[in-house]
Amino acid sequence: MKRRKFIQNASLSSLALVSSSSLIACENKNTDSNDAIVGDLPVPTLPLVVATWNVPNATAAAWKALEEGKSALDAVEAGCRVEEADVKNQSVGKGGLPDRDGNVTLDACIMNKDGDYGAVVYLKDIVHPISVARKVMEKTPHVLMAGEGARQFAISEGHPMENLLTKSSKKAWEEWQKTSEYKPVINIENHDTIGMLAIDKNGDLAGACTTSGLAYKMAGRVGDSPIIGSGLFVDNEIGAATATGLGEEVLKTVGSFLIVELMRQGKSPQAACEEAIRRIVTKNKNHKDFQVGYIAVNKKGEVGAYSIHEWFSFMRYQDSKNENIKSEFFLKTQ
Ligand code: SD4
Repeated sequence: MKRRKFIQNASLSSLALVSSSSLIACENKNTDSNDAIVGDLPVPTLPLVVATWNVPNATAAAWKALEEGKSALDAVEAGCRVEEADVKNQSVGKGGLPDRDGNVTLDACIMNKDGDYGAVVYLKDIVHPISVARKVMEKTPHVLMAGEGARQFAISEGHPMENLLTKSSKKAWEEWQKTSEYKPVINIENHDTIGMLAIDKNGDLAGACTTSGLAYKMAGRVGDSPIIGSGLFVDNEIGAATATGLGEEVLKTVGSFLIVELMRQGKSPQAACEEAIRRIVTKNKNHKDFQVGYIAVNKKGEVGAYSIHEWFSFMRYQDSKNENIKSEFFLKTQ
């Protein structure tokens, strides 16, 4: 049996861990990533789009925007919107798995080349939090809006209200209630929280991150994805990074900011992602029980990716090629 299968079958499917005060179960699914690994990456060319997980339609939409001469900011927004609208993606936007009380609450953030940032947290009833986050950045004097205020702002900007709990997500929630272990489940699957980074034809960077957070989280819980420096960080002089996985661990280590700062000090995107994962695993004896994955790009268009567990992959659209690439991972070295 392949090691990957072994880990999935024997270890992770039923694991639970204690993180802060909650029990968190890791659900896992196969990724259908190809066999390329990060080390195989070619000499970088621009423009470039990368995204967490296997989201070819999202990176294709972002690439199309770049090809049309649009900015990296436009590209990452366009890419994230694809996953937000995809009801099959149960960890982003419409169709996202709800919290324990059956409410789908969304978190998103976006950063541009000037270091501007906009974010929404605990947003209900709005399909495209990434576009609301961009409007927070561009149209308000604020950077982060939450809950009902964010929802009212979205409505005032013309975003229609919709019920985000699809039949299948409702069914999954009802199933969960039967055993009601009352713990959030990490969504580890092909489609997950989407973190996307792009460099446009001018060499400018932008990034975006959008999620429905942990499935069956406590009502009011917010993860890393909408928080600057944790789920996403962009510095147009240096590079950008974004995260997926157990947000509590990313928040505690301010992972994306850390990666960009390590690149500033001369590390490659790959080495920087590895160091950010190392910070998490050294502090957590139970790191085998949860997943965190990072991707990063530097100004040159070099890419890095690293995760704790094997089954993390990312998309890279470069040289007109849209590829899903398997990430290197910490447990391989153990
Ligand atoms: C969160 N980081 O809310 C997100 C969830 C995620 O793979 O990325 N799941 O903690």
